[in-house]
Amino acid sequence: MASPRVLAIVLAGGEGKRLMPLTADRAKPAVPFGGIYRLIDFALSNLVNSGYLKIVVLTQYKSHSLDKHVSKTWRMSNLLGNYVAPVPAQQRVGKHWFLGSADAVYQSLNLIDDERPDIVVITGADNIYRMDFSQMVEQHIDSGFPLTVAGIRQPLSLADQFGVIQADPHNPHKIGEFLEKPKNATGLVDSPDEVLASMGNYVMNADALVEAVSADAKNEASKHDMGGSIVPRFVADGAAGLYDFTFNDVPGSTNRDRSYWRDVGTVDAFYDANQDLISVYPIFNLYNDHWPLHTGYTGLPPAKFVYGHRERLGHALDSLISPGVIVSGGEVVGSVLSPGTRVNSWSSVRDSVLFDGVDVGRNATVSRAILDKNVRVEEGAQVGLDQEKDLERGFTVTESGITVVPKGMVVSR
Ligand code: ADQ
Repeated sequence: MASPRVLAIVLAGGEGKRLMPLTADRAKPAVPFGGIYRLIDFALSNLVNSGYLKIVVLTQYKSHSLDKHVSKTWRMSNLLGNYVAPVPAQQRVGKHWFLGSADAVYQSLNLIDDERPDIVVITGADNIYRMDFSQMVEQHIDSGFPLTVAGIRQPLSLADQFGVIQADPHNPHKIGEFLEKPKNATGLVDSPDEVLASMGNYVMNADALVEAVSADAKNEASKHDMGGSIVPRFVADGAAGLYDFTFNDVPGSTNRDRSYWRDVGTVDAFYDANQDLISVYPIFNLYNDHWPLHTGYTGLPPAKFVYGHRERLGHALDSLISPGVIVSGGEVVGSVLSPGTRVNSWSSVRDSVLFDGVDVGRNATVSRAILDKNVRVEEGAQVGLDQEKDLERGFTVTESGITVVPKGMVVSR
C-alpha cells in the first residue's frame, strides 16, 4: 500500500464514572488538564501531528462542553478535505445510545462509507501521551494482520483496568493471548510486577473493521466493546498484531519522557498526571515544540504576579500558571492553575490543581486539592487540610487523600 487513505475515529463517549465529581457535568474527554488543555487534546494532537487530518470524534455522554471544545478549537478548513468532526450518537440503528465502543463504531459506519479509507486508526480520548501513529500504521501494513493493538508495560496492580496482552512466544509482533480487565493477571516473565496493557489504540483494515463490528452487532451476548468483544475475536483467529509503544519515537522527546503514557481513569491518576507536568525535569514535557500539543486559545491576558504585602510577596514556584491568572500577594507551590484563577493576599495554594475561574480569598489555604471550575474559597477558609471536615462539607476525598471540590461550590470557613 503506497500511501493509504486513513480515517481516524476518536472514541469520546465514555462516561468516566471513576472521575466523579469532575465528570458530573462534562464528558471525561472534556475534563481540563494541565491548565489550558482538555484530555481529548492529547489524542487529537497526536493524530494531527502524525499527519492524519480526517478525524471523527464519537461523543454521547454529557457532550455539550466536549462538542463545543472540539468544534471551536479543532475546526479546520475543509478546503483540502480535512476535518475534525464531532459526531453525536444518532440512534441510526435503534432507539438506544451507543452500547459500547464497538457499537459506537457500528452506528457510525456511514462515516466509513463516505470516506472509503483503507485503514482506520481508532483511539480513546482520555490518555496522556505523545505518539506518532504513522509508525504504528507502518508496522500494521508490513505485518499483514487486519488488526494491530498498541501495548505498553503497566504495573501488575493495575491489570484489572486494562486489556492485558501476551505476545506470541514465536512472534513479538503478534498477540498470543488477550484478556480484557482480568481479575487475576500474572506478570511478565522478564518483569513479574508488570503486564503488557492495551493502550486502547487500534489500527485496522477498514474492511475488517466493518465486518467485525457488523457481526458483533448481531451477537446479543456481546458487550459491544472494542476491548471486550472485537479484539478477542481477532486474537482467537490468530489475526491480531501487537505494536510495542516503547519503539515509538516522537521528535523532540527525551530519554526521560519517551514512552510516557497515563490512563487518567481515576481522580488519583488524574492528579498524579498533573503533577508529572510540573517538576523541574518533567517526565512529560509540555514544552517539546517538535510535537506540539494543540488546544483552544482563550485570548486572555498574560498571567500576572502582584507584589502584595511585605510579609507575603505574590509568587509561584514549580507550578504551571495559565493566561488570565492573577497571583496577588499569595503563594502558589507545586500546583497547576487554569485560566482566570485568582490567588489573593496571604493565601497559600500547595500541591493542587485549580480549574478555570477559581477564586482563592485572602488568608485562605488550599492543599492537595482539586478545585473544579468557578469554585470560590472564602477569606480565611481552608481546604485539603482536614479530610473529615472536607467530607462533611460534601467534597470528595480520594483514596490517596486528595480533596475534590465540585464545580461552582463555595468553600467557607
Ligand atoms: P476502557 O477505557 O475502560 O478500556 P472504554 O470504557 O470502552 O474502555 O473506553 C475506551 C474509550 O472509548 C474511551 O475513550 C471512552 O471515552 C470511549 N467510549 C466508551 N464507550 C463509548 C461509547 N459508547 N461511545 C463512544 N465512545 C465510547 C479500554 C480498552 C482496554 C485498554 C484501555 C486503555 O477496552 O483494553 O487497556 O482502554 O485505557
